[in-house]
Amino acid sequence: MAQTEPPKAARLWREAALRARKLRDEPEPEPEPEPEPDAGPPGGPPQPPAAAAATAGPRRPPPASALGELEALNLSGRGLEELPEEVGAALSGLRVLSLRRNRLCRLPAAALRHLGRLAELDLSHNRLRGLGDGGALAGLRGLRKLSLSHNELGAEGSGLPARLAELGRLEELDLSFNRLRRLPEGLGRLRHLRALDVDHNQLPSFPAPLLELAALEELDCSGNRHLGALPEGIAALRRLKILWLSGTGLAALPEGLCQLGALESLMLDGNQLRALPAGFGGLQRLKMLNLSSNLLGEFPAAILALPGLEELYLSRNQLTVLPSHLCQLHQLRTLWLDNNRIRYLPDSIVLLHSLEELVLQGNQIAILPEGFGQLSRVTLWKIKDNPLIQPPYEVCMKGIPYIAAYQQELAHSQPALKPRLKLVLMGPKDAGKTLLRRCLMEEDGQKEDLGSLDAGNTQPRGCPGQQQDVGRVPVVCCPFLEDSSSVRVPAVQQPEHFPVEQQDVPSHVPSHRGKGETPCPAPSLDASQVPSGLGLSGSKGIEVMDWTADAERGLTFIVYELAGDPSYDVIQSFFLSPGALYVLVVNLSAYVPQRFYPSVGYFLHWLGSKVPHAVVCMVGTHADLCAERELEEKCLDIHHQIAQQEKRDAEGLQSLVQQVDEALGQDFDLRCSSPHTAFYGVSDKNLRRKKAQFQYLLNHRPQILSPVLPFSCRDRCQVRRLRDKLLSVAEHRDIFPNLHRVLPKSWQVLEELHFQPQAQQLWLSWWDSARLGLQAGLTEDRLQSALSYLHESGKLLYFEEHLTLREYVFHNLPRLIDILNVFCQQDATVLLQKLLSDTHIDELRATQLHHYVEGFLLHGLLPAHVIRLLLKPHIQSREDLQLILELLEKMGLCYCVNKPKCKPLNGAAAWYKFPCYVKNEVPHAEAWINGANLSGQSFVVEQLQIEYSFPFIFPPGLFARYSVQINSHVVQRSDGKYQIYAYRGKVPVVVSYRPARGALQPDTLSIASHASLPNIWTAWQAITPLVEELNVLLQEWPGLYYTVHVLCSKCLKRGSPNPHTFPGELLSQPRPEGLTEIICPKNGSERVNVALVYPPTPTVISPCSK
Ligand SMILES: Nc1nc2c(ncn2[C@@H]2O[C@H](COP(=O)(O)OP(=O)(O)OP(=O)(O)O)[C@@H](O)[C@H]2O)c(=O)[nH]1
Ligand SMILES: [Mg+2]
Repeated sequence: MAQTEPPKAARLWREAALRARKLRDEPEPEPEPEPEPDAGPPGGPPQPPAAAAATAGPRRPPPASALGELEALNLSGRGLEELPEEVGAALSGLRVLSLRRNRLCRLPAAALRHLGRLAELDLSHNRLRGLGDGGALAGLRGLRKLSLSHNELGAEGSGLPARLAELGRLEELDLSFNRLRRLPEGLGRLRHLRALDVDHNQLPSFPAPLLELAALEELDCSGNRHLGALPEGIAALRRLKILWLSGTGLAALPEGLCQLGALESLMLDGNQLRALPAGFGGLQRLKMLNLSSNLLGEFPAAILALPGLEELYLSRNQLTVLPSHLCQLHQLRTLWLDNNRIRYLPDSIVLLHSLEELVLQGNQIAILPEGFGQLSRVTLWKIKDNPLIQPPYEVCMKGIPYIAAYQQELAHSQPALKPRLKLVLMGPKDAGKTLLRRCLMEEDGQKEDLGSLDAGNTQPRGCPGQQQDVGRVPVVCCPFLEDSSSVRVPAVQQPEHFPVEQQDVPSHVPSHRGKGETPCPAPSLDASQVPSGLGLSGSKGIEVMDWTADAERGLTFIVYELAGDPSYDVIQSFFLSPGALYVLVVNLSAYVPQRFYPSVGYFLHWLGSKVPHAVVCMVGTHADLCAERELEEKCLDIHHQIAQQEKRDAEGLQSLVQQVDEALGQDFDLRCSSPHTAFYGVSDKNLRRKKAQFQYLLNHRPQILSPVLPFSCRDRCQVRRLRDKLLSVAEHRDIFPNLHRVLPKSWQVLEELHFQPQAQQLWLSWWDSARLGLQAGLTEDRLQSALSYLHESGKLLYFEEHLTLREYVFHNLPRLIDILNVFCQQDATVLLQKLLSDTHIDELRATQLHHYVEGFLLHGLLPAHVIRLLLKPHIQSREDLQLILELLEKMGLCYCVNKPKCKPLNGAAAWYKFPCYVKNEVPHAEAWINGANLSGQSFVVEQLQIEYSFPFIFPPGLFARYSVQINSHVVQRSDGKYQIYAYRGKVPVVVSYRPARGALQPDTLSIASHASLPNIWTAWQAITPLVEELNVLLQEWPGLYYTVHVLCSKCLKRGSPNPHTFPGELLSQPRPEGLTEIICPKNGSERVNVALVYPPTPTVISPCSK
């Protein structure tokens, strides 16, 4: 769901840490653009009309005669190791010189001697370790601006030379990002110094000489982690307007700080402040205050005394309450309060009429104050991760205008309460899902007409709670159900780090569930043992039904029972949605510890990748077939292994965050300097995005609510106990706020209209639904929220985020599921039964149908008229069939193999291919073999291959769905079980899936093509749309971790079994200018043409971003 986030606001959010810097005169753009040849460097002094300036480089060398008149020269990024004296001598008129981003290890003293007129000198991003005796600089008497940032000054223990203080006219000095432990004593003599940056050094305390700099207006000391305290004497800096003290280890502030009457911006984030000094209100000019990432437990009252405050950042503290008079800060434009523990907002917040940014993400807010919609100027709005009840979460996520509409709605309607929760049963084949569901529902004597439980079952094992108390075992799952007052905890508390070599591959790539690889069947009940009516007939596939579990309260579960058979995988994920309660069922009698992954771990990975914060309840069936001790041991083992899996996953992610952090700590240039470095060439933006994604995955772990609850269908007591547990979980406000919502009357009317008896269609188009919305009094914009709510509660399916499926509203679930089930179950008998149900079928026809079924089960091919027969009960007209086929295509189940791109088929039978049924291992490979390299010989062609790896889990059904998705992009395709050969125009492409092979080789999906080097753009053109299509599909899996790489074409050509991989992020970055070849680290000296790594135009979506 999208939050209100115009592009500008989104940018602001990402660059949160940097945004305060806008207060500086002119922030430096990064990466640095090349200045125009006829302009001075940014921030340079106004140019006199006749002044000349130049950017050195091959493009336009200034004529030698003009050199002496040159006033500005930009030599940045030229790889210079020195500046010869002659250059200085020839440029004696220079006023501005940039030597930024070079490789200078020493000051170019000899050249500088000739540059006495210099006013600005930029030596940042070099390798300076010292400044000698300072004489070379001291000679630049007219210098006003000097940048020495991003060097290694102080690395050898020496500080800066005292002669630096001789630069009497200096106004701006940047010493940031060095290793300075002290500043020269005489620094205080720089009487004209207005701006001083000493941030990100190693200063052990606040340097005393700074207190003498009376003209100072801006001081940045951030990132000196051990500064520890500020001196009282800081009050001497009376002119200070901007003060940066982020991440300096401050635990308290001196009163002296409160005397800085000119201060406008104060950055104090990333410290250990628990309070502000009493006199803080004295900072009457303060406009921006950043107190994020401190230890504030209470909102500092002194802040309310700052009426001019425009920006206030209090993210990541421990605030629980906001003052009721918050509205006193009536100039406030920006208020960030994310990641605190705020439970409610003061009513007066709605009076902050100037507010443009309001960030409340990650708190405990359940209800927004009335009139919240008045905050109409808010454009940056973040509210995720709050247990919102009123307005409902979906509405809040959509933005302030939706909240305003909802609140109006509520004011004008009779509220109605209708508790209902989606309950999803999942687990392997024969786990006991169906029987469990039936027992639960029978317990209440409703819905299914079932007889009483087995009369022989007179000696139950006793209530399991007494029999074994797994709640007491010291495992990480929260025994939530035992103690309803406890708070949920993530399964893993203290992740440790991965070894570095394992970079992207967690150590435990588990074995696949594998098709047909289900737990060994346990001895089951025979017909005489089963409660009458609880038949043993085979699985019906996915089923959905209502279960009124608590008639008194009218609480209804909408039960979705998934099929254990992997052949249903291609459609099952459509039924996993946020806001549901998941019951993971495991057959305890068949369970052995070695089968943990296929029985339990796999399902948690699957669920977690689709619904990152899913709430899961573990149930172990067949308890009646286990001895008491066995039961206890198995439950314990499952419990431990869940915890281990969770810990490993979290540790893996944590170490990835660390690796990204380390890379971010380096300079982009350094990352580009050698392909050996981690994240070679990846931009800061892409790295930050990657880190944010890992953090999202870490913060959204599955929530496992209980130890395994043992269950036997033969034991009434256990059945009742499970029912009560499910009800008590559902009751929890924090977990399932849906159940406690007061909903607008119009939403209820909308629901009724969708389910009125005459609404028998298989689905409604979005427009049909909108018409019903209007009848209920809901305009289009308000309808969206109501539909999202109905989707989450399980009442209907509405895929708001799906590009094509969002045109439908599926209100008739049993019929939809009935149709989908037909194409997933792989039983010839069942299919034939459906086809032959018509009594008029003669023998010849019957044999024909037999053939069709055989072909279907082997190659996944069916003609439209046979599909029509299979769906007979659902199809009245030709149009119905067409619509259903269209839907199946959109869902990724099948594609038409012989439909011309735009014209309809002229009378000929349309054939449909269902990729999930394709059994043949190898497709026809002529396309690829013609002139290409499968066996390792080298040819004239170059290969492109993009590889997606899935270290935790490969989304079930993804290959089949992807295979349908790409159909509109390719021709002459030939499908195998794991491979597709096809053409894009005349260029061959191959898509291959490779299942995991052992711990270090996860599942991969790769997209490849080839062409000769001069024509390599054609290969890029062939694969790029396929890459983009996969990226779109993968966005349906917000909790999925995967990596993308561009394989080294030189390694591929050599037939290397383990080709080098370049980061997939490069696909979304422009080709670096001036770079023609990249060295392949695998083979040391081999050079890969840059056109084989970067596409001609960057892809739209970064392949690794969500
Ligand atoms: N003894 C015993 N048998 C059980 C129990 N629960 C299920 N069974 C039997 O186990 C077999 C499989 O149970 P189902 O409920 O059909 O399993 P399922 O999980 O729905 O399987 P799929 O629908 O194929 O995914 C059936 O023969 C059931 O009668 C139980 O608690 N005790
Ligand atoms: Mg079943």
